[in-house]
Parts: sequence; structure tokens; C-alpha cells
Amino acid sequence: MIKRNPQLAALKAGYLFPEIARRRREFAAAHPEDPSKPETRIISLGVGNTTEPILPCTTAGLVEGAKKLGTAEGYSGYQDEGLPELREKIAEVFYKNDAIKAFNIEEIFISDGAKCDIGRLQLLFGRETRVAVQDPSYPVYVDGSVLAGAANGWIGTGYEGIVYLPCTQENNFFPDLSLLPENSVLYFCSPNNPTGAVATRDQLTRLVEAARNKGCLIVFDAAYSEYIRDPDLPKTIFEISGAKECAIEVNSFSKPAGFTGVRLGWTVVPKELRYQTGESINTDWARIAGTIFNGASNIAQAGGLAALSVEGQKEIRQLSDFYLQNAALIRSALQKLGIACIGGDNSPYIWACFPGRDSWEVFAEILEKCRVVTTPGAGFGPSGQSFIRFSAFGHRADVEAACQRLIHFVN
Ligand code: PL4
Repeated sequence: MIKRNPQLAALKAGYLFPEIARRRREFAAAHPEDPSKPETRIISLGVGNTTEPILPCTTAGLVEGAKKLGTAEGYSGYQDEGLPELREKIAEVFYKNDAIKAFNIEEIFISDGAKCDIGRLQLLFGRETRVAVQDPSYPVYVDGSVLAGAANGWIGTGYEGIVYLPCTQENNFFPDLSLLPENSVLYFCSPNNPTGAVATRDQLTRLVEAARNKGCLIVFDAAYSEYIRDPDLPKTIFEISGAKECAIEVNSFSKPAGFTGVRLGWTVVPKELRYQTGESINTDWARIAGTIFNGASNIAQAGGLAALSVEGQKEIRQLSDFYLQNAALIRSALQKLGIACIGGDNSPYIWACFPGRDSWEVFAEILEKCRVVTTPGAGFGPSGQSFIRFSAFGHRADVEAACQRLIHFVN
């Protein structure tokens, strides 16, 4: 008989989002919706999944991309590392400003989404490499590391070898960098999922300094960078001097352009990045990507190019503004009820605190009393206990209805 990969047994229970879907289904089965009573309909402010249509210029790019495939001149096959025009456009739109020396296209790899690259990136580091994460954090960093065999998996009460850096109210949701182990890979997300906190320039400067002093590599997840409205907050780690020697950045079209189902992202791996032994990380990443990834869909890439045109960038702004307005509604509804929360101003997530409560219990109570699905903070790590994440991805009418129903939670 074939042996099971022991890392699978090392994973903690189920993956968070399917578990929430399961609990929602269970609740729905026990409390069926009555179509004549809109208040019985379950509304989701749980998973961060876009709901609004892709806007016209970007849609036209997708359509054109598909049409080209039906012509002799326009047909294209594999595009392993991504369309050169798209790589150039990403370098120009996201990384060309006074603070950043331009990237060339060999440093920008097109992917089928940030999550997929986060999974593949683990192959750069062997089982001996320690992994550190912000706690709470997007579960893929921990579960992906365990699956890849990093730090030998789960033993007892924690992922042995995976270091959790608490991000709490006490430290303003920015970790104590003295806890960062030497020579580790740190997954860092800003704007943060789930807390909605955005690291300041000073915080990121300290982060880069700590990584360089300790020989660490930062995997910077900037999937929500287009939600930043405060001009003083960095949108990319590469705005920080020295980051090219210690950071990889992953990003995505999912949340700015509504491509969660289309699937398109990118990863920046600077040529300056080296291992302890001096080999180039960029060369290894090209090798890994070339070996186990056959490139993003060329239709998606045509859509991505359109999204980065002048008109497309206006659409990104319009779409992210819409979700940020949802976030403002949720935040204000919570505050009116006396529930303390952060996030939602430069991020689509609101992190609400329910002191002394178990977050799965609060999740169940909100579902029962308000018929609103949320995400329990404990699902993102131990420091998420007593918090609930509200996602601003939803139709406006649903968000407004959910905000009104929240009154039932306190009454
Ligand atoms: C549910 C910090 C959402 N099934 O779409 P991608 O792969 O380019 O980006 C995924 C992603 C990457 N980085 C961060 C993210 O928060 C996400 C998406 N997270 C959420 O609710 O936390 C969707 C989750 C999806 C999943 O498991 O990723």
C-alpha cells in the first residue's frame, strides 16, 4: 500500500474556509430560509470573495484575449513566465516611483494567483528553514509550510518550528521583531488579512532592518495594496530601502480587479536575493516555476493588461472604493453597537473584538441571531481568539441588511 505523506497528518483539522462553509450549510439545513421572509436569508460577510461584476474596460480585455485565440495571427500557446508586456506593465504601474529602482521583467513572474504562488514558494526553502508568521495570519502561510514539510510539522500544541509573532491590540497589530528567529522565512501581509492593519513606513523600515540583520527572507503579501488610500502608507515592501536584498512580494488581480475566479497574480523576486551559500533565489524561482507551473491563462493576462491601462486603473479604483464603502458601513454599524474594531479604512477587512469570548462561539451566535456569516478570529491563529473578521466583499444591499441585523446580536 502507498504511504500517506506524514505532513498531511500534521495539518491542524480542516482548512478554515471550507470549515466555515460546512458550518453555514449545517445551520441552513437546521434553519431553512423562507423565501417570503427576507430576514431568514443568510448573508455572508465571511470569506473574502469578490461579488461585483468586472468593469467594462477590463471585461473588454478578457473578451479580446479570448477572441485573439480564435485567429491565426492572435493565437498563442504556453506563456510560462507570463506575457512580457504584462510583466513590463506591472513593473511600471506598481514599482516605478522615486523610492524604487525599476525592476526588469526577469524579476516579475506572472502567476495564477497569490495563493498558488505562496504554495509554490515553499519549495525554495528546505525542511530545515524556520518559518515565522504574524499571528493571526492568512492560514495558507502555516498550512502551506506544514504541507511542504517546513520545520517538521505539527507536534503537540503548535506547529513545531513555526514561530508565531503575536499581533495584538497591545502592540498595535505589529509584531515584536525581537521574536523573529535568525535565518527564517517570515510571511508578512499588509494591508493585513485578517486584522485590516496596515504597516507604516517606519514599521516596514524596522522590519527590513530586522530581516537583514538576522539573515531572514520576508515573503510580503500585498494582495490588498490597492485598498490603501492614505498616501503615507507604503503599498509595496520595495518602497523600503534594502528590501530588494531581503524580500519577495506576492500580489494579485483578485481583489483590485475582481479576478478571484479569473485567476491572475504575480510575484516579484529581485535579482539581488541570495541564499546563505550565495546562489541566486531568482534563478531558483525561475527553475521551480518553469518545472511545475505552465503559466497563467493567456485570456486572464489579456484582462490583466486591460486592468492596468489608464481606464482599467480607474476601474480598479472604482471597484476598491465600492468595497471600502461597504467596509465603512460595517465599521460604523459595529461602533454604534459599542463593538470595538480596527481596519476597514485602508483594507477590506474589519477586525472586531469581543473581549473574553471564544471567537467560534461568537461566530455561531452572530449566525444564529443575525443570520450573518463571519470568520472567527481563532481560525487565523491563537492571537485571533476573541476576534471576528468581517469581510467587506458583498453586494451593497446585503451589507446594509447585515449591518441592520447586527442589532440582534446585542439585544
Ligand atoms: C478563500 C492575504 C480570502 N479560497 O486570489 P489569490 O490567490 O490571488 O489571493 C488569495 C489571497 C492571497 N493573500 C491573501 C489573501 O487574503 C488571499 C485571499 N483570502 C480570505 O477570505 O481570506 C479568500 C479565502 C480562498 C482561499 O483559501 O484563499
